Amino acid sequence: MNWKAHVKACIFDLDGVIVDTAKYHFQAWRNLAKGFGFSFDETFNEKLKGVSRADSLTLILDVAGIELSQEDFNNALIKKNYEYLGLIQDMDKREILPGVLRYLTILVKNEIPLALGSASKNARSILETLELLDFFDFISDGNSVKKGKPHPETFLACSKYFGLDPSECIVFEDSIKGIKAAKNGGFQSVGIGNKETLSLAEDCYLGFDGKHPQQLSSLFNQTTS
Ligand code: B16
Ligand code: MG
Repeated sequence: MNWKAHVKACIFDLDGVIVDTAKYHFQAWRNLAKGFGFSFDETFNEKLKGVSRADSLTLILDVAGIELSQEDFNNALIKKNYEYLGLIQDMDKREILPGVLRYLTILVKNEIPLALGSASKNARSILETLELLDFFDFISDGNSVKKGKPHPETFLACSKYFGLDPSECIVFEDSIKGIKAAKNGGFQSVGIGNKETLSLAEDCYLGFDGKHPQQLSSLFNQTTS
């Protein structure tokens, strides 16, 4: 099957798909929560993946049973982002996840339009740091989107930009909320990570190493047969 006949556009999440910044978000949130006398583990962290900065803090405070004034809430967001930016300040393109650069290069060579669909307000500067900005035709991120994942707005902005139906676009996501956002918007999705965690996705890869976009044909075989 000619994969290019089906794959009209690809939409990539950033944190946990293109680069392993997810671990830095986790570290920064955990340190902030520690300051409130609350600790959380990787299982709880799954709930924060793909969630905006403010919504992540609300989730943490709810579970910790802590109430903050608006001013303290805003200061906590600044503090978390300050620590996060410190953790990623020495990051460079060596931190691009294995196989990603090759995969993006194949897509671009085959003239498949690419978009970034990330909850992060730092997305554009991270792509610049990784020297990946030129791969993307459109960026939908935490600065442009009002309704975060699992609402599909992040991805719908991308399909709208390309003038495509969501069903013609493939979303690559590492978070449960991101996969739900793809589903809610009518997109095909490939989970990046654990199959059990991302069971709602049409397909799941542990990563992009050894993967080729022609394998995306299997998504369309499933839906057309
Ligand atoms: P920032 P993604 C998301 O990025 C992260 O998964 C999530 O942990 C983070 O809270 C969110 O971005 C906001 O990031 O604080 O940089 O604006 O996975 O949607 O690319
Ligand atoms: Mg992510």
